[in-house]
Amino acid sequence: MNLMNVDYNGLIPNNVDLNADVRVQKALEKWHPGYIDWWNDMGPEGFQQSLVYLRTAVSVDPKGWAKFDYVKMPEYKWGILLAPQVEDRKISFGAHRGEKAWQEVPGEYRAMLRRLIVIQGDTEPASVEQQRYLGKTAPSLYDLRNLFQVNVEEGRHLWAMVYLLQKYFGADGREEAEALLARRSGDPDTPRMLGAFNEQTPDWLSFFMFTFFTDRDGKMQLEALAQSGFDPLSRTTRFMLTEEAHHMFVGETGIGRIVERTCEAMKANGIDDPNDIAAVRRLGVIDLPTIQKKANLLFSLTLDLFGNEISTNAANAFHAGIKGRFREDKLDDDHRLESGTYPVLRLVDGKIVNEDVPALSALNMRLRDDFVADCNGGVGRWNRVIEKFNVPFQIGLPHVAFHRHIGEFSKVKADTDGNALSDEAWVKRRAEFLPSDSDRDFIESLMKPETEPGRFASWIAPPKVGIDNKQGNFEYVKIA
Ligand code: BYC
Repeated sequence: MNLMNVDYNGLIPNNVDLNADVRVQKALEKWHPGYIDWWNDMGPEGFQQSLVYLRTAVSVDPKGWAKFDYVKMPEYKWGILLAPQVEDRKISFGAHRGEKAWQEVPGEYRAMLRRLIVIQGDTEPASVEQQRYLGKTAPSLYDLRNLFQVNVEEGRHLWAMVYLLQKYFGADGREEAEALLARRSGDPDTPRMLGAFNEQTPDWLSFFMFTFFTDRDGKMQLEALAQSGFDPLSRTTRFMLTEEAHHMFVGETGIGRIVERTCEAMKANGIDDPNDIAAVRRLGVIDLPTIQKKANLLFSLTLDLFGNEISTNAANAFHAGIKGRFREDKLDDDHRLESGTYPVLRLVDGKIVNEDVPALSALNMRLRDDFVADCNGGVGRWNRVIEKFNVPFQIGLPHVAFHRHIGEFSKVKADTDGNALSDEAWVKRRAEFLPSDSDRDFIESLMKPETEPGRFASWIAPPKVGIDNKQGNFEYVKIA
């Protein structure tokens, strides 16, 4: 079989020659009905019969891997796609650097690998669950379609991890695959594994911030796993990254379009002060300070997903050759990190200080730093939109100590500049930094669906170009 092209004949499209692997094929076919039940119960509510103009991966060739067509979401071709195998690939970091990449799970690292794959897998259905009601308030058919594209691809990413579990982890892999369908975002008894994936995504401002920040954690973590010495994990995550880029595009351009619409409305109505929130809100657009507060919330929740700044789990995974650094293959050092240090922000006697710690234990911090740098690129592009309208406001990222629940700063309350606050001061000033009930009520009041092709809600500008180069009034979703 040509590994670049996908076999569409069976129940499960794939480029892993599933037909020749009866045990795994049977296991996946057994898992499939439970997945469809989960999708119908927990996927986008109210649109399962609608025809959605979606892209589906039909190849893993970077030049032309997707085709666009109308499809009902439960009939989407969720397939198993791995990037082509690199011949004679070597492990590029850790104690096994230079050895041949593993095609089977190395026994001594089995538990570690399984845990990382399960955590990665758990985030994918979690995000679909978090976003399941958003279709009812979409600001346009274009945005509705983008939401569903993100959702079906998160579904496919769950398949990707389940394939690895079923193929390489035997009976316990099967159990984990079942458990991935059983946990529920936000459920107090069976929550999803990581904090941010149990939060709500109640409105479209949150959705765009989630895809900008939290999907970007997905990108960073997938980039680190793409370096893995366990070759099937590397190949799987490499292809997932191809799809992930669109998710962050949705977030970045979504916020960019909201900012544009706000500035445009302010200028058209002679409002120069971005902090005159009441006047701006009367125009039916979202004021920039509220956008900043949502960014503060989603950025801080997402930072928690990088784990503790100093982590033996991360050190062990790197040493083992299982999880590398962002762009490990482009870094110029010994790739073993047994000596050397990395600067980590720590809390010492109530003060935030920079301390050099052994590089191997600071890998979560390092990935988080790479993440922050990546975020800053997008934030800069939002600010250029604001500058274009001469509005005196800049969106910024809060200090990493702000509003944290994991790691060094989980024990302190800090403002967005990183100054420690007493509990009392925090309670008093919380609404300066994070969306208040009245901010949420205001945003909710704007969340009215716009289902006319080519039309957009009052608070968001149209995109510069359509998906698949479609014209402005293209009917991206035929609502049934
Ligand atoms: N919430 O040594 P530490 C995505 C636990 S997003 C709850 O610092 P480590 C996507 C930790 O599990 C990317 N618990 O942790 C985005 C450990 O517990 P145990 C998802 C947390 O392992 C949008 C203990 O604290 N992929 O793809 O170095 C839409 C000690 O922690 C949290 C991955 O995350 C938390 N936030 O780092 C759709 C990659 N943080 O085991 C999809 C796989 C830490 O001692 N995961 N803990 O009981 C990993 O690489 C690591 O597990 C983590 C944590 C980076 C998450």
